[in-house]
Amino acid sequence: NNSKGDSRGALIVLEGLDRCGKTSQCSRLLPSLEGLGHSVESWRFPDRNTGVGQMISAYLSNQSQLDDRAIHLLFSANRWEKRSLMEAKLKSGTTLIVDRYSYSGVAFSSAKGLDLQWCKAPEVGLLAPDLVVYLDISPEKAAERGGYGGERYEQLEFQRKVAQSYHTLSDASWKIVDATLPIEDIETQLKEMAVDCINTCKNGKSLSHIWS
Ligand code: 2DT
Repeated sequence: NNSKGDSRGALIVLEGLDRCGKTSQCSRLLPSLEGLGHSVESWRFPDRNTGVGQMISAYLSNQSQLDDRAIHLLFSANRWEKRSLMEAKLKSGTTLIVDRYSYSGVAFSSAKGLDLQWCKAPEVGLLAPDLVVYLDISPEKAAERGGYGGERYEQLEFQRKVAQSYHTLSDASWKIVDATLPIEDIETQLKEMAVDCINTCKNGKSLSHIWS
């Protein structure tokens, strides 16, 4: 119904453990969707450019210490401060490819032992993704890839807990992609999923809210 230029963009989220290849895939997906004529932007959370983002960045690089709940709420605030821009972009027809979102927020904090429902609560009311792709890799395989940059969460033992939290959090709507496949194969799968999703949104699927 929305074929006259007033159709919205899609909110596409990539999730997964550190070193699963999310960031490389986001940067490949952007030009390939643009090549098909779509208006696309690539976003990531945490967005380290805002004031809140700088506090998060200092925490992740161990330059500051914060209470587990306080940092959880900062990650959430970092999404809230981008929410209205996100909505405006989507409504103007731009598709957003987002590297991490609320699921990272809940998976990482609940891996520290915080209650899952408590972790979800501040996310309620943010925009719900139209597609969540989980790049699936075992914590051991991810660690073998090397290149953990020494940030706070980049340790095998913790990543194992994060993997469990993601598992608890996932639902049937998530698309699980084997992150150990050749990079081009993953790219092909992602592109197909993204195009399908963009078309569904174009055809009138409405925006909704996460966990509400
Ligand atoms: P990057 O390495 O992708 O920049 O992520 N994290 C992320 C959380 O703990 N909560 C969140 O809400 C988000 C978005 C995951 C930095 C680290 O921050 C973690 C890895």
